[in-house]
Amino acid sequence: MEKTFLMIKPDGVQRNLVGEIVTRFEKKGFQLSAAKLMQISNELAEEHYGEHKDKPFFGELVDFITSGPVFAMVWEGENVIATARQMMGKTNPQEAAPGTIRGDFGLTVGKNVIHGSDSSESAEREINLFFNQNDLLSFTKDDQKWIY
Ligand code: RTP
Ligand code: MG
Repeated sequence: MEKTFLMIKPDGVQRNLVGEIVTRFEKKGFQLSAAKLMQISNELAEEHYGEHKDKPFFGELVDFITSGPVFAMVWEGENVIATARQMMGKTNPQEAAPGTIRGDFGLTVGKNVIHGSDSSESAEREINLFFNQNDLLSFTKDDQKWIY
């Protein structure tokens, strides 16, 4: 099954949006494979955002993503990479549609609440940057069994 790397950025953690955001992906039908609250080092931030190293905002981006804890996650499900990007909304929250995470909770491009892998290559690279293979769990859910 397809997997993607999603990360609630420091602004999302500070604003108590972890539960709300996890709920959106759960309700959609995707399944969590791994998650951790963590502080990103400068080295990891520069590696993760390596594609932007020549952009004028790179320094700001690295400073921001290392400024406080993030909530790193791996989610799995059919077409999860593209669907999660749709659920996040456009990079600039001012252009993100209402109903999307950035459209509902963000105001500026620098603090846009969530990161999501943009392709299968990025997803594989980012999952391996943040998690070990044995952190990833695949399991069947059976609600009834946990009620009765
Ligand atoms: P992300 O990688 O964080 O999921 O965001 P994205 O794919 O939607 O956007 P991307 O082009 O990869 O940009 C990475 C992050 O850099 C910040 N940014 N700032 N000041 C600016 O013009 C500017 N442009 C991009 C954003 O926080 C964006 O999420
Ligand atoms: Mg990106």
